Amino acid sequence: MKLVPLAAPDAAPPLLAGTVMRARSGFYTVHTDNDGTVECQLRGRIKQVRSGTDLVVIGDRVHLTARRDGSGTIEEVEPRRSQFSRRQPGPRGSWKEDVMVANLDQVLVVFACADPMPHLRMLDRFLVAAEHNEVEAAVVANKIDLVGMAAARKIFSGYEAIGYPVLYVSAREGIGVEEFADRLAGRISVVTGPSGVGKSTLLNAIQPGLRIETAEVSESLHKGMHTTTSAELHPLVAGGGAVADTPGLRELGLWQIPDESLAWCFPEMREHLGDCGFNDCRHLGEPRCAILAAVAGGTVSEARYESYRRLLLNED
Ligand SMILES: Nc1nc2c(ncn2[C@@H]2O[C@H](COP(=O)(O)OP(=O)(O)O)[C@@H](O)[C@H]2O)c(=O)[nH]1
Ligand SMILES: [Mg+2]
Ligand SMILES: [Zn+2]
Repeated sequence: MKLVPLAAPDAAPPLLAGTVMRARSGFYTVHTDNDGTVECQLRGRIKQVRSGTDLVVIGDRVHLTARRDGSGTIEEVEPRRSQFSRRQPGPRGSWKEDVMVANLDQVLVVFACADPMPHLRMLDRFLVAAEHNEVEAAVVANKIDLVGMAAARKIFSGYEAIGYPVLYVSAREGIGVEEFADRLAGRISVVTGPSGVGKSTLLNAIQPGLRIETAEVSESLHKGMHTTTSAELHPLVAGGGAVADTPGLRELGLWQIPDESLAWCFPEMREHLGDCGFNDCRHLGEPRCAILAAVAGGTVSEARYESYRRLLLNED
């Protein structure tokens, strides 16, 4: 009888599966499914098959070969379930898609009920960026201790009416922190919002020592002010999941959305989109505009419409 070897002596070693947790200039830290950490580079073949700067990003599921010294080579990248990207201006008025995070499950937008005063126009910009990427979004209304629940609801209930989950929390008093932790558990999230709203306090409340420089956003573009150069997924210990941190996410609220898809990024406008008199209607005052009719009828709020208008016209 002839013995068949299980594997030819020169067969490729078995591949390990894992998730990319950190990416910086050609080096990738992969957390393998068997709980190891491997510092990887890319197999040249991948560079040819996948073009652009987003060959492999944090959140990507990859298959790698590992060496004894803890280094490895990424051999394959799985198709992405979702990706969170932005449009970067390219040459001659063109646009280039820049992927920040793969397989992102949700964006949590943190605002304070007071101190600083919530700037809802800015909240709308974050939500539009999430919608454009077709990633689930939720609002976290922090510092309810400063204004009370009734006043907090008054500020944010419009978003609940649209269908966004709103978590009313106080990181300081520990109210709603468990629900916040539950939302993060087992998923890959981006936590974002303006400076001073309590993002760090909230994250530290669910995982002491978690030092994430969250995707903090300033109204102006301070390029080069941020010290982080690598993109990173910070694992959550208690319930699993991870929070994404990439320098590119800092300008989340300022991302450009193509004009023709902007209204679609306002979920309450979607159902009216086929009903305008002109099919290239920009909803700025054209006759028989279904969006303006919805504003007049109260199914789309004036504040949200104003956010749409300003985003379209690049105002403020
Ligand atoms: N009253 C109140 N203050 C808070 C709450 N959460 C955070 N803060 C305070 O708000 C300030 C900014 O918090 P921080 O976590 O650094 O905000 P970040 O810039 O969004 O990371 C700090 O002085 C916190 O102590 C809260 O729920 N209630
Ligand atoms: Mg912070
Ligand atoms: Zn219209």
